[in-house]
This record gives sequence, C-alpha cells and structure tokens, in this order.
Amino acid sequence: MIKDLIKKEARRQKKVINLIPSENYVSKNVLAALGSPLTNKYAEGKSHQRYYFGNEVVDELEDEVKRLVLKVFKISSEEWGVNVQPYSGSIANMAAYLASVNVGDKILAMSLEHGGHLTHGHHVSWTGKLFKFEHYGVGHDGWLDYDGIAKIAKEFKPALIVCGATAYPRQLDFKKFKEISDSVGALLMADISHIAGLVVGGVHPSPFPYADIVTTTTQKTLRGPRGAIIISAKRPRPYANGGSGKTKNEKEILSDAIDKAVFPGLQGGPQVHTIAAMGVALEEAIKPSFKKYAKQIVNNAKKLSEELGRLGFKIVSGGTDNHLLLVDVTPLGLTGGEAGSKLEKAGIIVNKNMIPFDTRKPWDPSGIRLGTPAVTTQGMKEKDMVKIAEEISTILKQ
Ligand code: DSN
Repeated sequence: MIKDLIKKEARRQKKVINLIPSENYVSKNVLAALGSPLTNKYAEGKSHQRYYFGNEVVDELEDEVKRLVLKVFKISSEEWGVNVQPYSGSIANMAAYLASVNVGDKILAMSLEHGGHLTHGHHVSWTGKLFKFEHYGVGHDGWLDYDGIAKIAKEFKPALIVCGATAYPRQLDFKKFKEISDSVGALLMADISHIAGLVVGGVHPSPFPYADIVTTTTQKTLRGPRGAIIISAKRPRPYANGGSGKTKNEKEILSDAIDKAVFPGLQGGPQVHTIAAMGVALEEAIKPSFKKYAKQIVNNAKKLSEELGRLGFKIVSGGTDNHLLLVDVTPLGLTGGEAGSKLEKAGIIVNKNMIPFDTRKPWDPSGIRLGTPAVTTQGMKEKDMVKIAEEISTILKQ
C-alpha cells in the first residue's frame, strides 16, 4: 500500500547521510500545511480576483505569504511585486522569460556544464528552444570571470541576463551582474533557488536591489515545500529590441506581466496547500535561529571541503563559500556515476554532476556534488563533517 511506501521512504531518509545540496528536511509544521485541507480548494486567479468563490480565507493566506516574502528579503511592496503561485522553479523561470522578453529574443545565462540550470536555456529544455540563448561559464580556476561575461554581453547584446546557478560553489556578485546588464541595456534576472536560505540568513549577498526579477524555489536552503516564488520590479519594463524583431508593450509593469505569465499563461489553479507551507517555512526563516542555521550550513560546507582537500580530493575552484562543493573524482579512476553509487551503497547520498570543462557526458560525468543543508538541519556540525569526509575518502579509495 502507498502508506507503507511513504513510511519506508521516511525510514530511508532517516537512515542515510543526505549530501544532496538541493534537498532538505522540512519541519513538522511545513508537512502539516502540505497535508492540510487547503489542498481541496481551487483558487485560479490573483488574490481577491478569483474565478472561484469561497476564497476569502485563501485570499488572506496568499496575502500573508506575500507579506512574509517581502519581510524575509527586506524589500518593500511599493517597489516589488511577489508571485507565490509557481508550481516549480522551472515554471517560475519560464514565466520570467515570457514576461520580460519576446519568444526568439536573446538571453545570456550560465551554461549547465559550468553550473547553470537546465532552464537557463539548455538545448534540451523548452527554454533553450523558445529563446536564443548564449552561455557564459567559469574560468579554468572554477570562478566566474566577470570581465569575460561583460565581453560576451557586449558582443551578444542580450535582452535579458540571467545569473544564478545550481552547481557553483562561490558567492555571486549581483552588483557586477547589474553593471554588465546596464552596460548593454538588458534586464537582469537572478535565479537564487539554491542560495535563497543563505540570502535570508545573511550569509550570502542579496540580489536586491540589483536584479529586476528574482526567482527561487522554496525547497532547498529555504527549507520549505516544493514550489517557487517570483519577485519582480513594479516598474515599466524597459525594452530594447532583443533580437526577435518584435516589440513589447514598454508601458506594462514588469510584475503585472509576471503575474499574467504564471496565470493564465502557464498554470491553472495554484496549489494553495503548498503556498501555506511556504508561509510556514518563511515564518521559520524570520526567526533568529534560521540565521544560525544558514551560517552553520556554510561552515559545514567549508569544513567538508577543507577535509576532503586535505585527504587529496580535487575540489572545483579550490573550496566553497556557500552550501555546496563539487569534487572531481576522475583522479581516483572513477566517474561521477561510479562514485555516487559506491557512496549510496554505504548510505551516503550525493548526486553525480558535471564539472567545468568536463570531457564526459551528463549521465556519467566526472564529478559529484555535495551539500550541507540537510545534514545541518539534522544538527550536524564541523566535527561531523570531518567524519563524513573520512568516510567518503575510505569508500572512494577502496
Ligand atoms: N535539480 C535541482 C538541483 O538539484 O540543483 C535544480 O533544479
């Protein structure tokens, strides 16, 4: 029965050491919101402008969650519009593109191979098929090369620049990205899905006020349910011809365009139970204990990286400033897939990942990606990272 499988998975989650940087363990209250009667309600439309009746409580709830978003990111409702309805980060990113540029326009983003996301215009994603993407990456040292990005931007002349990554172990310089996007008259979008909890916890610089649009999932360092948020500027969209030859309504307010792109553009009814669970996670993230949590995530990642480095592992970029690290396992005579499955057998869960300039393919790349949000939620500290590093070393060197 399904309920037995749910119990089985809960037991698995308790048994393993989870080092997947995009996963976390939510609180009982977040789980309770996800399993609440809110799942029974249809609420198509914006708060107070619904296509279904009986939404007086849902309106109150969605308004409150939006207020919490503004509060945790320390931004004002005068300048920023919030949409908490996207089902996922992929949809949030697609909505951001559709609202800010024309189909066929030029967008500059980080390549998947160097740490970007599939929805940052990879050719197998619809984002890559509908828009004309150019990609930037990291230098051979594993760090973003901002002068190089500025040069690509000048040549490519994108209508939108995307910053943000799923496998970049260093801090992002949003101010520099803003200088680059301003220099070519492009809008700036920051996908902070991985680092949202670190931004809220004050251990990573904020994308505000630099980015025009910020997208984030809520299940990663933010420790909420699987869903996404889009925050966008409440100002008319400055629009240059982005390469498709089409023009856009320059007077339209960007945040209004985002709302329309989410519903009815891409989605039907929002998942109200998920929105409630986001609200619970945001209430938790406002507490001082979340600051401590975010700091510990970074301290743990730094310790894990240092220890693995000491044990002879090749760490991309030489370390980490955030919650994750990338390890090149090929010097051990292993592929990322082989290393990940050896670790899985020993109860350590990671994901295989491409490393910059990888000569192997995504299905069996050269690296593994490790992160500390989940183990930090379980209360692990630096001393535990020392043990985990030793265990990883023993397993992979056998
Ligand atoms: N798949 C997520 C990750 O693991 O980084 C991003 O969507």
